[in-house]
Amino acid sequence: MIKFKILTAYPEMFPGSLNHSLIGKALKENIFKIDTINLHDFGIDNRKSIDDEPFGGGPGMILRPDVVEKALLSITNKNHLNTTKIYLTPSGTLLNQRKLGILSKLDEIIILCGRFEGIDQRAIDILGFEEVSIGDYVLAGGEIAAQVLLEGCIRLIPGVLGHPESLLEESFSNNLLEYPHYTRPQVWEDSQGNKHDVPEVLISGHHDNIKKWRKNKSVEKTKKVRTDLLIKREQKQD
Ligand code: 6GU
Repeated sequence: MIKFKILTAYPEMFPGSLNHSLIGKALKENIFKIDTINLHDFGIDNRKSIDDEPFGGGPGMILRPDVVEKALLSITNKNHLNTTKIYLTPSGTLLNQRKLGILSKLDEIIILCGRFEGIDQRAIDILGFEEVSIGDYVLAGGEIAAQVLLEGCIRLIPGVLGHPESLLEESFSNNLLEYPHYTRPQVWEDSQGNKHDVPEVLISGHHDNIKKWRKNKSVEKTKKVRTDLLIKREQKQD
């Protein structure tokens, strides 16, 4: 069982979206576990504060390193678990499918959710957090980002998805986006009275042709919307 330990100022945001659908089922079946650690339980002085103003001036509040260390010490495992510590921040390295694959094989992942303007850099450096971002945009805090990372990880654990073969063909495996899908009705008449057919090859029953068509569609789509992935793919094939 993989254990996620979430250090957060908003523990009530968990499990949140992770309590639903296939991921929620995996949670109920103890395929993974989420422990939240409330940073407020480790506040300093009589005001129990967890953040303070930045040295050098500037906007916002910064999470104190002593608070983070105390929270971390409360959960640090002496067993030699396969574990890692992640600080979620827009200034980290970008999360991708390969990274999710690596993370999904660990026994324990400790995640620190950022809030405020940031965190004291010493906490990151001295306590050994890897900085990870979920994309080139800014959220108000790391809690939703943590749920994104967890969901991406958990669905890769064997037994979580109904159709594990779908992992092989999905977007980003081999740096290609997924081909388009179609289902019934075979001819769809929209509300304007226009009729829309399904690509003929898909009802031909010719599996080689279907495979080729899907591959072409994948390449075409990737070329159109994610040239960067296609370039990565070509570099790998050289
Ligand atoms: Cl991990 N945190 C926040 N606050 N914003 C983000 C992010 C993380 N990743 C992208 N934007």
